[in-house]
Amino acid sequence: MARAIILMGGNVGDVKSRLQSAQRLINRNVGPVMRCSHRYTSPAWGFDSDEFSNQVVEVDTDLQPEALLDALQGIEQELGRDRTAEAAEKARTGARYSSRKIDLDILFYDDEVIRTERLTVPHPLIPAREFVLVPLCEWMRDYRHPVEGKTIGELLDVLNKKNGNEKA
Ligand code: A4P
Ligand code: MG
Repeated sequence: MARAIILMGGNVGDVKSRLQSAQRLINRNVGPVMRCSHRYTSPAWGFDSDEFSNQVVEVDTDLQPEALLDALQGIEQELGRDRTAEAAEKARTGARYSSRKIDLDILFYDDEVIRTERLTVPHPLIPAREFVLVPLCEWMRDYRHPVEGKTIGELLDVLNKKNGNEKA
């Protein structure tokens, strides 16, 4: 049994109810959801689009990492993620990212460091993204990132300083 931390997000349509459905499907297809953060909204990071809603869940799973990715991609498909529309948007805008109904990313898989063709775990952009670090801090502030060597709370402090957000 492994502990996987999943980031759920989206910025198209009724994202609130889609995040609820994603949580239900994760619980059914992946394993018991042990914790779920609040839902946070933030501007689209890295491209010009509508604001996102994000939520982080912790799930106990018997699935190996690649099987977990398959299960999450199956859930994205079931919830209507339209990769053809996303590819068309990227081709039109030339942006790195596109708007999406639902996105499920693996942030952590126990303390494992995985670098395969299909998977990079921990997700490489965790330290750069406030919309990931803030929900993680709800219960993992003291968790030490297995690659960065800093805790989630420390990574958020570093990012806030970089962004000039630190409170006096
Ligand atoms: N992949 C590799 N590592 C992982 C992992 N740890 N978890 C591969 C999940 N997938 C992983 O992902 C592309 C491929 O990444 C997968 O086929 C898998 O083999 P994708 O979901 O098909 O495409 P994507 O999500 O458009 O690309 P990418 O690069 O994963 O983008 P991100 O990192 O998901 O960022 N702003 C806000 N505020 N909130 C957001 O949630 N998300 C994005 C997308 C941009 N801006 C955002 C948000
Ligand atoms: Mg993704």
